[in-house]
Amino acid sequence: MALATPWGESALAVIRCSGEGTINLVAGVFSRPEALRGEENASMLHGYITAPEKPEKIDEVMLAVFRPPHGYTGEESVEISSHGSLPGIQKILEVLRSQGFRDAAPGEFSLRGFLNGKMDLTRAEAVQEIIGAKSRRAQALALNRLSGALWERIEQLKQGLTSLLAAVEVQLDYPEDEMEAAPELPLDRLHELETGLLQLLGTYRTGRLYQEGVRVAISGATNAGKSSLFNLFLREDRSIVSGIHGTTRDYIESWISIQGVPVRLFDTAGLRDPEHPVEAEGIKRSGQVVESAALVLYLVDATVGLSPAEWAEVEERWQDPRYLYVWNKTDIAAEPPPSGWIPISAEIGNGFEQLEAEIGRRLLGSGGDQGDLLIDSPRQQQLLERAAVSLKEAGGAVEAGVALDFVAADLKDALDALGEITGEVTSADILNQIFGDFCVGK
Ligand SMILES: Nc1nc2c(ncn2[C@@H]2O[C@H](COP(=O)(O)OP(=O)(O)O)[C@@H](O)[C@H]2O)c(=O)[nH]1
Ligand SMILES: [Mg+2]
Repeated sequence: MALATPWGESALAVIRCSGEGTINLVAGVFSRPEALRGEENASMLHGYITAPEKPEKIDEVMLAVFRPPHGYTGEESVEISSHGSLPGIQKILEVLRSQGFRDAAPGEFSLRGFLNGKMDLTRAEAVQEIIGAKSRRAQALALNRLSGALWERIEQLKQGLTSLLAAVEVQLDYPEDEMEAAPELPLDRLHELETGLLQLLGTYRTGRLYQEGVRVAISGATNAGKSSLFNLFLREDRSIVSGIHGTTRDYIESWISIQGVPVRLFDTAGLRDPEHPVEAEGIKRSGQVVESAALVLYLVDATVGLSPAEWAEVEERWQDPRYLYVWNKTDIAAEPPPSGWIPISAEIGNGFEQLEAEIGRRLLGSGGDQGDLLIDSPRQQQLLERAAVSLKEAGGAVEAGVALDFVAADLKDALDALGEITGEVTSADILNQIFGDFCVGK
């Protein structure tokens, strides 16, 4: 049993109870016990949670009832939707405990779902990835994995490997002198499988980018328009904009989405000779933010331009792919942008879409066209890597004319690695590691 919604005041709260005997135990604290005991799978029941054996009402609720093998866990389960009142939730949990329920461990419902065959590991991991997704694109990619797209792809690869292994094993079963023809090894099929594995592995960097997001910092002199640009990205008047130099003294951050990539955007203190120790500290901290950013938007006020010293700095950094140069205030500037700079007006929004597109190109590279099946879990990446290495070794062994036993062993290892991805081959340690990172109630 666990609260599946956040611990806080809310319109509704959901408490999930699962395991054999659940319906009977909940019936002991429900105003309509007989109705609950007779309730069909996937149906809803209205009533009150009460004190055990007493008519005292604790809260008005709706119960969602699931019977095996249905529902998220595949076990008998009841989801209680109550009002999102903290004292109310606390009291419901208390009476459930008194009925004999214990608090669920993080991810325990998902683990049970996995053990009961409701989902494989790629889908279980996708559940947590959906919850943690920071952009709509990241959430859609995780949903695609939850729908079984990754599982299907892995199964396909496994089938290919299995039939390859069968072809090798058939030849192992017959001593050479009984074979009619020389051993035949479908090298082209092996290479095809290797290509398939490498293609999937190649999506990892982009998949990770969508799931984890990146840090992007806006940097430049005071009054360049950094805070204006920051607000434009947020579509909200978040950072103070003013004509007074040195207005932003601390850095300000917010999560946004650029071309589907979750971006932690930082507005920083403008660069100049500080007039105050607090400003100096702000500039120092902003410097650290810029250092740790994956991408820096270097903003210049086009009506002012750059000093020769600043030009020298820009030129020195020109090849650095971490920097993007942005020419701001083009609505009032007479000077056209220097070549390679992106012209915008943070005040009226001119050039903003081009800037977003360029940021997307920088962050995603060619990864933006990899379709909708991406992997983002380091665990999956490592196992795919292991499978790819084994397959490569199998290919090398075939080419070198090494005994077929070795080829078979390599193919088996690749198959095991793929089996670990879906959870067909797995250990308690691995399961604890995966599900232990889940939220309580999931
Ligand atoms: N005309 C015009 N003014 C701008 C533009 N961007 C910023 N400003 C003005 O420039 C001043 C400094 O802007 P701010 O965003 O606070 O710059 P910061 O110091 O770099 O954060 C403010 O008065 C803004 O209204 C722009 O694109 N066009
Ligand atoms: Mg500012």
